[in-house]
Amino acid sequence: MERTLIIFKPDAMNRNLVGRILTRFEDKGLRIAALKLQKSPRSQVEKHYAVHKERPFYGSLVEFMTSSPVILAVLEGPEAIAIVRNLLGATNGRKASPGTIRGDFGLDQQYNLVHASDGPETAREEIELFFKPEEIVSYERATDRWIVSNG
Ligand code: 3AN
Repeated sequence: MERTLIIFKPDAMNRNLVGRILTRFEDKGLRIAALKLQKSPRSQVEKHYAVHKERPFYGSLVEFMTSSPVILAVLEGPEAIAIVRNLLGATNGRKASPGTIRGDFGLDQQYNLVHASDGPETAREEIELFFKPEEIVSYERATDRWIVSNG
């Protein structure tokens, strides 16, 4: 079982796409382990995107990500990290395949709707950056045994 951090970015928020995108993750069978709305502090966003600090788009990315409230989620499931990245599609919505979230809903490189962790180590760090341990809930849904078999 893996956990991954999702951020519904300001473009998804302002375009009222959160419900439709969250449904795609639910439809796949992933379970919501945490969910919250917040206006992210600048320092938290800077830390989150520290890996891009030297890139020319860093300043505008931080501006964008602090320009409106965002919704943060932790999703869990077997291979959740790779599954969510595949559901999102390529970073640039113009290049993302039809059928993916970015391929279906986006046309831009920066306004690409959703952030998702790209590996187990970043998932751990990002979940810790945005959520307190007590905000993450372990539970079972009635449907879980029909989504993942014991075999
Ligand atoms: P991904 O979101 O697919 O992991 P990254 O990690 O390469 O993509 O980029 C992080 C974020 O930076 C993207 N989600 C996007 O909002 C923004 N970004 C990436 N490349 C560019 C670019 N060339 N111009 C503007 N923004 C960009």
